[in-house]
Amino acid sequence: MAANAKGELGEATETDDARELTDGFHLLIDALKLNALDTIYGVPGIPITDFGRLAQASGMRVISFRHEQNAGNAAAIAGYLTGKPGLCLTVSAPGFLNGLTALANATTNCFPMILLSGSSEREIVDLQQGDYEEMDQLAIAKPLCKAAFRVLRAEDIGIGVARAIRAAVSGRPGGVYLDLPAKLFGQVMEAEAGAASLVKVIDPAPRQLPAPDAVERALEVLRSAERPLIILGKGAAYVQADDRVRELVERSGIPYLPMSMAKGLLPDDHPQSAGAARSLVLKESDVVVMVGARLNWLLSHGKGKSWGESGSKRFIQIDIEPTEMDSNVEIAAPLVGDIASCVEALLGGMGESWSPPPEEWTRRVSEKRETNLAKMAQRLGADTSPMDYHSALAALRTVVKERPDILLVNEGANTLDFARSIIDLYKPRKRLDVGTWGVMGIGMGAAVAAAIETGHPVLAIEGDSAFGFSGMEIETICRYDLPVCVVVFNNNGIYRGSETNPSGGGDVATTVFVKGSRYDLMMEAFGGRGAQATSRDELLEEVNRALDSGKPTLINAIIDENAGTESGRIGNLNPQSVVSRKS
Ligand code: ADP
Ligand code: TPW
Ligand code: MG
Repeated sequence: MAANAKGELGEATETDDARELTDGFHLLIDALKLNALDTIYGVPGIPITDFGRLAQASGMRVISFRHEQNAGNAAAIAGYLTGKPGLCLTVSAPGFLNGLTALANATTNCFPMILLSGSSEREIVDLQQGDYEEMDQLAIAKPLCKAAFRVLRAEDIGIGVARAIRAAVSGRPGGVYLDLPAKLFGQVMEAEAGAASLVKVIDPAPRQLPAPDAVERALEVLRSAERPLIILGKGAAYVQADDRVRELVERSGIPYLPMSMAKGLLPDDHPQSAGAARSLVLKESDVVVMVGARLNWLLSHGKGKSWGESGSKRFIQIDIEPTEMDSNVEIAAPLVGDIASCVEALLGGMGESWSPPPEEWTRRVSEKRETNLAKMAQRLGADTSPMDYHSALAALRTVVKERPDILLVNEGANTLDFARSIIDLYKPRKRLDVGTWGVMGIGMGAAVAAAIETGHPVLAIEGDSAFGFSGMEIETICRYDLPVCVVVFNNNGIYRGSETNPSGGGDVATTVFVKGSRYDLMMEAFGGRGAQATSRDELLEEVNRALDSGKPTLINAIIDENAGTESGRIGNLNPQSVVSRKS
């Protein structure tokens, strides 16, 4: 069986009886390619350098990053955009740990991803004898992802990859860890037996049909509704059943609310969108249909003041994960299954003669929406100097409207919250943001993956703090010459740049950065284009020039350092001391 092939890697070696050999490196590549996984995001080093090299030689796209967390975030977004597990490749212990945050974040967001990590020698690690980059990675990964596997024998690589793929994309999608000890890569076996050991995963995310009685129950609840609402979450965007979801909304006539990353699933200017009447519909609806959205903190757990009278709502929830039901409030009609099948079943049950919701309700929602949109238009009309969030975002709103194919990446606090409400999206899966955790640092990883996976230009709207978490990857963007335009909303800090040290002297305040930082010069350092924008017109001109050129660009947009509020729009979650004492 497997001999160690150190020193002979990459070459077809002949045995005495002239039978062709393969090894762990090649088997892993072949297993991934067999399953149409052809792009890897990672950072090279022991023991996976040669793997990346051979993968590239085999025609796979191998995108090298400057930090594993960004590679991991790229893999997660690739998973979200394609429905196939995004691949991240890391070295042992520290590289693995750097990637692990992204794996946990992918799992939290229900994005399919596989973290492939090299690891040190089991015999030494398990006796804690101090191997190079020693760590029991499998044990550490397990609680932070959906599934974790280790492959010890070359002939098990095919099965290991198959298990990882199924675990990542079936049921509720999530992150999977695949532990690959250094020795595995060098194990040699006969090529024919190796090829036979590979597994092409058939139907990796099987349809899961809802039970007919559950469908009937849901329809009954829906028929009895006087003020129904549909909430579309990023699960509904992920499943790529865009036409069916749209049909459900349009045939039912029910107002809908898109969660952040579901914006654009139906165009944000759709007449049934209740995005601009959010408070009203949450408070006053009587039946809420959740489609691939969870009743977590982003929806105030489905209860409390923002949801109106307690006990007055009934929920219909479509989700593939049965235990999501009743997680926060009682679900009157759980519809467990895949979104496409559940929506299909509802449409079938509704028939052609479905009566739309009472006109009184839809009219109230539209009126509220028009009033709020008019208010917003007025605020967007004010061209302030220096720019505030509205002034700058008015320009970017126009850009996205004129270029509905571009992907929008967005993170920050005020920069996130204002951009989410001001910028309309017109197509599905165009908005990539901080997701369920509200995590900073997804920006450049998401931008790289968006460009690589879709081929469309990317506009990344980044708070200056948010940008700092992954900013070094602008070198990666330049290296691969990606059509990414980064706009840094530079307000000299976190939330506001105007705070001072409360002790009256000493260090600068904890939320403040170097004033007047020139993020644009960072991009120039790597051969991209840098520009500054101090006014809305300048910003508009620079962004359009960047997107027309398709060249890596960073625009340092100078934002009034007093314009933001602490924690953006989630200040209510931010505990503040009420005790006054002498320090
Ligand atoms: P948002 O943050 O937009 O509200 P969440 O991430 O909270 O969205 O919710 C997404 C939900 O979508 C998860 O509960 C997940 O189980 C569900 N989901 C993902 N894929 C499918 C699918 N194919 N069918 C049904 N539900 C799915
Ligand atoms: C991994 C906490 C939430 S928002 C934010 C931080 C540090 C930055 C806000 O400043 P920014 O935006 O980006 O300049 P703006 O427009 O308001 O000035 N670490 C992680 N995730 C989170 N969410 C934080 C810290 C945080
Ligand atoms: Mg800032």
